Parts: sequence; C-alpha cells; structure tokens
Amino acid sequence: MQNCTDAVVPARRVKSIKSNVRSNTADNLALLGGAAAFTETLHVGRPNLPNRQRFMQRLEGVLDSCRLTNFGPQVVEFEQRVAELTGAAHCVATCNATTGLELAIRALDMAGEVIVPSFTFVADPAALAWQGITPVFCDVDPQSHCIDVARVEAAITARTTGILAVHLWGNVCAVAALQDIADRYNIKLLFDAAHAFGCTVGGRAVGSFGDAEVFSFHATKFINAFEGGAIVTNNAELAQRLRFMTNFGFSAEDEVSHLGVNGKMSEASAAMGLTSLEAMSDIILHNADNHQAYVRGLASVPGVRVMQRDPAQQHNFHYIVAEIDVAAAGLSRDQLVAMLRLENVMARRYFHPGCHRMAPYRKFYAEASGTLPVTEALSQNVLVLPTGLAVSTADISLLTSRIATAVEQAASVRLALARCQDARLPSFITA
Ligand code: T4K
Repeated sequence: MQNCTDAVVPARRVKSIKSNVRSNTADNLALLGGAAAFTETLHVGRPNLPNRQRFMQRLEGVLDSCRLTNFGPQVVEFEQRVAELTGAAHCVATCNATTGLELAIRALDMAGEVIVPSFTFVADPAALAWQGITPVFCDVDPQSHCIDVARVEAAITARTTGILAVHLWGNVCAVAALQDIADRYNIKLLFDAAHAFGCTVGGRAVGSFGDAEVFSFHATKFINAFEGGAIVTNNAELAQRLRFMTNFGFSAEDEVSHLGVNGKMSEASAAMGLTSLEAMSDIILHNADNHQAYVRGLASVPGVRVMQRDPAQQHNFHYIVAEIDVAAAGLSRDQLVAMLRLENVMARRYFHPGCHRMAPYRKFYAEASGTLPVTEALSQNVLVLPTGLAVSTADISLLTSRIATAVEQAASVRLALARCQDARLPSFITA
C-alpha cells in the first residue's frame, strides 16, 4: 500500500510499491480471532497524491508571484485544461462542488421544485433547499444507480423548473432522454458530475451535457485540488454570469451587477488540480486494474456482485460499488462493513440512508419512501470498497478473500458480531 506521505509516481510504478498486506495471510478472520488483514487502514477516498516535486514547483511559483487567489494564472490554466479535457466551451472553477451546484442552480433561475435523485450525496438536495427550492425526490435505475428517466416525467408539476441529475459512480445518466424531457417541458437540466470527471458516453466526454455540469475536485475524488469544483457549460452568457456570481457579483471595479458569493478557487488548489490532471491517465489505468481485481476476487462469492461498467462508456473507475444480497450471502451489507472494520478496511455505506430519510428533507416529500423502492433497496445493499493509488491489486486479493471467507462462515460471523464488544465496530452494528 502506498503511504499518504509518499510522492505519487505513475500508476504503473505504483504496482511495485510494497503492499500493506500482512505476511501472515492465513484465512482466519480478525472477527473470529485471526490477525487483521492490513497493518494500515484501507480507506474509500484516500487522496490520489500527484507528483510532489511538480506540485511544490507550482506552489513556489504561486508564492514567488504573491498572487494567491482571485483568478490568478494557476486557476486560469486549470479552467483551460478542464475545458479542453471535457470539450466544454467554458469552465468556471469554484472552491468546491457544493458551492458550484448552488451557483449553477441560482444562475439557471431554478425555483419552486426541482427533480433530483434521493440516492446521492446530500450536497444535491442541500444545494436546492438552501435556496428555498423543494427537492422532489425521484427513484433511480437499478443498474446504473442514476435517475430513472421513466419516472422523471411523472414528477413534473406546474412548479417544476428543473432537473438536477447525478452521474453517480461515474455512470453517465441517460442524457439524451433527460434533455428531451427538459426541452418538452421548457425546464432546466443541470448535471452533478462530481464523480464523473474523465468519463465519456458514445465518445463524448461528460462536461457539455444539459445547461451545465458541475465537477468535484475534493481530496477524496479521482482528481483532487485539496478542495475544489468546476462548473462547465457551452453557454457563454451563463458562464459570464457564473463568473460574476462566484466573485461576490462584481462585474467591474466597484460594480456589483449580480447577487454573488465568494466561490473562488485558490491558486494553491489550482496548482494541486493541475498537477493531479497530469497523472490522470495513470490513475485511470491503476483504477481499472483494481476494478478487475475486485471483479475476479468476488466473482464466485454468493450474494456479492461488483457493479460492471457499461462498455459504451469510458470510466474513471473511481468507485468500487458492490451490491449485497443478504439472502444469498448470509450476511447483510452492514455486517460485512463491520467485519471489514476489524480487518482495517473502512468500507463505506454510500449513500445511506436515502436523502429523503434525512431530517432536513423528510418534510419536503413525506410519502417519498413508498415511491422510491430502488433507492430504499440500494441504500441497504450498496457497499463501497477502497481503491485508488493507495490500494494495490495484492491488497484487493486479500480483501476479497476475507469477504469470501466471511460469506463461507456466515453463521459464525453473525454470531461473533452479536457478541463482539470491540469499540472499532460501527455504532449501527453495536447499537
Ligand atoms: N455530489 C456528489 C455526488 C458527491 O459525492 C459530492 C461529494 C458532492 C456533490 C459535493 O462535492 P464537494 O462539495 O465535496 O466538492 C466525502 C467527501 O467529503 C465528499 O466530497 C464526497 N462527495 C462524499 C461522497 O464523500 P465523507 O465524509 O464520506 O469523507 P471522509 O472525510 O470520511 O473521507 C473518506 C476517507 O478518505 C476517510 O476515511 C479518510 C480518507 N481521507 C479523506 C480526506 C478528506 C484522507 O485520507 N485524506 C483526506 O484529506 O465525505
């Protein structure tokens, strides 16, 4: 395993980095008295650190120039690179994707009700509700986990002004069908592309669909800028408005023409983002190998299915998504998460519970649970597993063998979990 303090090297070299796997890889689960599989914790979202030397050179340049923020040369170059890589005509960098979503929602004049999936990160309904807009939760497709187009039209009312769709896990939404609905009802279409940088469908990159798309460059994302985001669009007038709104609404010196916030990206973040972009193809290769290692390692484990990717799309493979069928595996998703904690693996329950079940959003749509069967099931069954440059295929081989052993010994695992008092177990198991 690559330590977070190491400089990142091209992914093909990462393969030779000493694995974190214990030398004693006997099959006994830590929960059943064996040694933990890993000496250091494996995380979902461990940052992919880019070449340290190149980053430090950029940072030296930033310090030498004394231009730390407010549209300096690093941000300008970062915006150009993102626009080039996505094919979008315009890119406005932001301090994070959540602010980017809020700005885009406002700049697109969304109001009233906006249709959004519930099976997503809470930033989506929050960006709407924060601006007094009602998130109307829509179910997702069971294969792609993206918004179910067949259900969008039924959710449209006289108050609907837009759709906020999410390319979840980097799976590209049914963009043409969504655009068709948006055109017919004369409503706006915004994509949350936080997971989908570097993804394509039919040879077209995510970044120029709908009215605008928003990327995240948070530390835990495939390409990171410490914290960061970007709004991309082909609409020049919208891009101009967004640029003003990102900078307090200033359109000229001492002239405020729009309602604005401070949503700017700093030069240090852009320097990190630019250096990360240089490693992009290496990271994709590494992630793709890791994805294959998970598919191989879990292929014959009953009740554990790794999400396969649509061959018509190119992926960044940033998320390893498994679905657990409790009846076939003999263990629930939550029991597997707990078992893995003792192996030093922080698997995640993204996205649990559905946003419609979270306190600030329940009031918007009280009957939502009954109308979101796929979301309800996925939020109980989806297990997200560690990958990225910090995880090697040797790590995955051991991790998947521990899952296989747990399923083979499901009855003992259930019993041990019921009795275990270990403080490292998640509270949703011990409570
Ligand atoms: N839309 C979607 C669909 C999203 O998934 C997100 C964010 C957004 C919009 C909003 O994007 P931003 O406004 O953030 O740009 C994380 C991230 O904070 C969040 O960005 C992300 N989605 C979400 C899915 O996951 P947590 O609370 O689960 O992450 P956290 O802090 O537990 O980090 C995960 C693991 O990564 C940790 O166990 C340790 C490791 N880690 C994390 C950080 C931040 C490190 O090793 N170093 C680090 O610096 O939310």
